[in-house]
Amino acid sequence: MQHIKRTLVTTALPYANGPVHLGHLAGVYLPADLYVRYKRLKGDNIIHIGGSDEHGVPITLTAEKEGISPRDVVDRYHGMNLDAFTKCSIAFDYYGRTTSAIHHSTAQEFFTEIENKGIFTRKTEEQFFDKKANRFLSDRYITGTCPICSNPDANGDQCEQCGTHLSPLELINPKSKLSDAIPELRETLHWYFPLGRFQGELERYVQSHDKEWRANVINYTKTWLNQGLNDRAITRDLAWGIKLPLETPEAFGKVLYVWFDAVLGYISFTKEWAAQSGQPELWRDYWQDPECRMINFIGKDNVVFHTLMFPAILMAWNEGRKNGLFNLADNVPASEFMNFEGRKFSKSRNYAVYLGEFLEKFPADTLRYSIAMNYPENKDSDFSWQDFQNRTNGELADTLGNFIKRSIDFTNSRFDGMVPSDCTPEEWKIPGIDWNETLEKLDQAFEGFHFREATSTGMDIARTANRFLTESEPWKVIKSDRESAAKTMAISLNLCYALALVLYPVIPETSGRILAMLGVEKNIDDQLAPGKSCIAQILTPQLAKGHQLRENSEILFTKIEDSELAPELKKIEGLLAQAEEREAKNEAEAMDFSPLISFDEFSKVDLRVATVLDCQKVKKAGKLLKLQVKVGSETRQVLAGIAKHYTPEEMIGKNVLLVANLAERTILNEVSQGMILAVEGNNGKLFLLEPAGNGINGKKIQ
Ligand code: B3M
Ligand code: ZN
Repeated sequence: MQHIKRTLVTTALPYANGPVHLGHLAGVYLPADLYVRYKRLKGDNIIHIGGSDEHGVPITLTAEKEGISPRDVVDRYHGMNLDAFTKCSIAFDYYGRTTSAIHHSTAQEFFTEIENKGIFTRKTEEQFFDKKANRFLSDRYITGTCPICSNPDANGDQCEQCGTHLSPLELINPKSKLSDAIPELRETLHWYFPLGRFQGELERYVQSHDKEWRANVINYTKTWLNQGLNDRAITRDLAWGIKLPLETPEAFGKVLYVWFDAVLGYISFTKEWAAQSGQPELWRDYWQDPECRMINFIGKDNVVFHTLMFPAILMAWNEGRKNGLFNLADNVPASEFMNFEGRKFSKSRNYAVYLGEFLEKFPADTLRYSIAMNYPENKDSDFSWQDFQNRTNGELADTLGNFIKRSIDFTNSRFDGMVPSDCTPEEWKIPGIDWNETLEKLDQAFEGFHFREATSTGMDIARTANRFLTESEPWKVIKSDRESAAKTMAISLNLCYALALVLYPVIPETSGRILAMLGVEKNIDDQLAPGKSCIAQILTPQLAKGHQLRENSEILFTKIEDSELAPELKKIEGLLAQAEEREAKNEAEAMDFSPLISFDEFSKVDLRVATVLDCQKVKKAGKLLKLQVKVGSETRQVLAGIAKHYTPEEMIGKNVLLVANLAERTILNEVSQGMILAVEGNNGKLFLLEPAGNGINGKKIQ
């Protein structure tokens, strides 16, 4: 028996806390579907596994906002997203949910295996606890009086009145939102995954794919590796999630961190798929047979979870085992982002086009084609209504649709709907098309994840075909030379068949309609079989003389009128105006300079370059780091509110800017002898000012 290699394709599991939008489709789901469909067309054995990410704070926050339970949230959006994907012809072999029983037990099994090997470390920290609700409170679940503006209803993470970012420990009179209990500080233990333990193994893994993976994936991953990998907490004190499979008191009320469980969803869902197909052990062929290739399709924001964290979890499982070893991904084709009318999609600002809504107005194949042609492979791309209209009207309707309809209509009216002649291999050599080359080009494009190129290869054939028919003028030629017109039509009809094949991955529904009009009994989906290359059919003409077409043709693509787009453009205008207003306001705020000072006043500030010798977290203050800095011959202790942005480890060795003559202050019983300078970027992210240069320690800024 012929040995057919297997491939497992996974797609990032979207959080089931909102509808998926066109950005998600462009970056992850469409490219994966194109890849899977192409591989099937060439006879490969491949499955596509995806599903909903149903745990984590994104879910509980949405539940809180909408005033419903987390269960209701995930039920609603899982159904909605699966439905939108189905309408878009994204053909998952299985679309699971991380709330399933099999997933819970799979994730717990991984935890237990790694726990039993003594790989996890544990660390204790202090966190507020609600005695009545009997659970730890994450920042969002605590309220109290703001220490800055005295707003009595400040949240544990931020005061909405004055905008200050807070830690719950800074609130005056902290209260639990869950009960009227006064929360108390309790020590809580968390499990950490020591990524550093796998540093060498991960480096070798990434290096072994150096040439093959996309540059952005390699670079981003290497930046992390070069900084040195730290321990990552993999448990949370939360009520929603996968419980730790331990009976000890410390494990009570704890769940797995959502990213630890989500990546394992790929495995659980493959198990569920196998069980459903009646061969419960079949999942092993895709995960544990080293011959099987695994490809994880993701967006660029999920890279390190897939190139470091997930592989490290699998390495921890594999450690010391003789069998039941898991494969690591062979490729992680992370996309860049597709923007929408020049701006980032934003779910929170409702600046998006949601997939389900889109498909209520326009056919899936027109969307698939437009997006495939805008695939954000190496840089961010853009989706605009204008581009969508141009591609639909100019490329799909006027070029592809027009060619197919003319071929079929003319054959129906002048040749009784029958392929009127044979098309010899010699005649199949149409000027402008080299079928062997096309086959090779398609293969390289799809196998290399170059989906724009793959799609335009198909459209180029449609253009050549359209030109061939127009220039052959069978409607004129038939008057004097019926045989020659018959040849033209035989070639054209075979071109229609070839186009249905070549464009099948991109526009599968249309491809089926083309074959139906051609009177071909077996749809492409019905022709697919592992070991059999359907795409190779383009090398030879498939429709012989006498083959009967279906009686009537249909219009494959309806053109999009300006009037249909008007409401969409209007909506965009409104959203863009809002965004601009917001930006103008931000800028106005940022440019609100402080009152003038004299040069002498400025010279009073003694700014020096200091070097961080040591750095630790300050207990009871989530935001603060305690630094020991060397400034010339002195060592100073400085507190800085940067713990959310920098780890103590990464601070050590940095050069920073120190206000060296600031009066001493005491915060939470710790003295601070100076201040280090940082700048706040967008979204509240802090960046330290780090002067570069040799021999500058202790020197004054001038
Ligand atoms: N749900 C994050 C995201 O939707 C996360 C992906 C999980 S992949 C295992 O971007
Ligand atoms: Zn405040």
